[in-house]
Amino acid sequence: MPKTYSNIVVLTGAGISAESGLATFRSANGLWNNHRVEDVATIEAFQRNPEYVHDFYNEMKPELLRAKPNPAHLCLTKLQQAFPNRVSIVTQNVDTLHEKAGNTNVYHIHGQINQAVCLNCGHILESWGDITTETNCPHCEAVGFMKPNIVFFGENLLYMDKVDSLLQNCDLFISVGTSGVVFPAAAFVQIAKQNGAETWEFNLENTSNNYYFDHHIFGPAGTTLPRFVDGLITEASPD
Ligand code: BV8
Repeated sequence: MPKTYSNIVVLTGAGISAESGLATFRSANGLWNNHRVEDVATIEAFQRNPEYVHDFYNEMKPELLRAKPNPAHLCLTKLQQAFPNRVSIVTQNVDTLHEKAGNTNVYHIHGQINQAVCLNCGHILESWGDITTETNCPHCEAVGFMKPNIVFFGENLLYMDKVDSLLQNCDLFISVGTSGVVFPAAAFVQIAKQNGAETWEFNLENTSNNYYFDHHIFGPAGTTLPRFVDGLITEASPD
């Protein structure tokens, strides 16, 4: 009897982009090692010193623009083609590697590096260029109101209504490359499990919320995830 799923949710974190050469946050040479979170990724930091926060994200853009998706991103396109309209990707990452890999139904709950939001009118400006306190909003013309469209600590996440409905109906929850320390994303596995989902964690090591996972696959996601996806597709194919 082929085994298939009706609503697969894939939660990704910085670890899925590690093999594309992008630093994670909390590893030895991580992004947070050279900057205090309180100075760059809180709404208070932005209000206190917007130039410093704009510089932090502007400096990150060229590398993220050059980055290429790796087999972990690419296999998710294969999974979405095998299970049409049944695979959603909820990412904490602000890079666009899921999109570059051809993934669809991608929800950037912590925002995107190539977007800025106008605090005056809410307009979203797509830009890989520098955003500064002098950038004017192309929609309302206000100057000095553009903020990186990044969800800072203390700000509400994006797409949470959509994520809530995905987790209520999820029967397979796959977590890839996240340390499970940032909430509410770290609690998504618990919600999925409470709703009856089978839960899998792909990481190099055990994480803070590993208790809620039925299965743990250790190793680099660029190797472990494609193998898992091939298995799902084989299992779902009629003999
Ligand atoms: C909010 C933007 C409502 C900047 C980020 C409940 C309990 C405790 C605290 C809280 C709580 N609820 C809310 C909070 C406060 C806070 C929080 O969670 N604090 C934590 C640190 C204790 N949460 C919030 O403020 C959130 N907002 O809840 O709103 C609210 C409103 C007002 C007041 C209160 C609440 C907002 C959270 C979003 C913050 N923004 N980033 C930026 O991205 O530049 S968070 C930041 O961490 C990134 O977005 C990142 O995506 C995220 C998670 O990190 P990871 O992706 O997991 O990366 P990390 O380096 O940690 O781990 C990488 C993993 O990959 C490792 O496990 C490694 O082993 C693995 N790996 C590495 N290589 C590979 C690999 N795995 C596989 N293969 C490999 N090759």
